[in-house]
Amino acid sequence: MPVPAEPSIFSRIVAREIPANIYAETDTLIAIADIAPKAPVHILIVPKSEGYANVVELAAGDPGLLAEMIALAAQLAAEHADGDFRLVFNTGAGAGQTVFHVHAHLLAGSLEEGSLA
Ligand code: IU
Repeated sequence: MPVPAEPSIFSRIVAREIPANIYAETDTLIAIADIAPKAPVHILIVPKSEGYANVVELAAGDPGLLAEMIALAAQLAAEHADGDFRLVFNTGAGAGQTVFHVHAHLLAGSLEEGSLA
């Protein structure tokens, strides 16, 4: 699969070149606070590998890693809210995706109707 020429913002956070509030880290994933939160709990769950631009590519190429993202989302929602959560994968610029390194927005904690990332 093609490797992007420049590391993404998330790869630079994984490499500790840029600071972030890290909620969790595994061999394959990092979970960080979104700098512009849209919900009381707004955590980005990001594969450390930069190989997949969006969730469609990830689901086709490494469905096990997608399952790991969902399991980590559930764990973090239980730890930082009441366990209920919304997961958003913006897919494509027209849908609001700005970072083309796949990531899930975990939104939790007293969600308003329509509070999407
Ligand atoms: P999007 O789905 O690609 O639009 O999500 C990118 C998110 O990354 C967005 O919610 C930003 O607020 C967030 N973010 C961040 O947390 N830290 C950063 O340094 C940058 C973006 I650039």
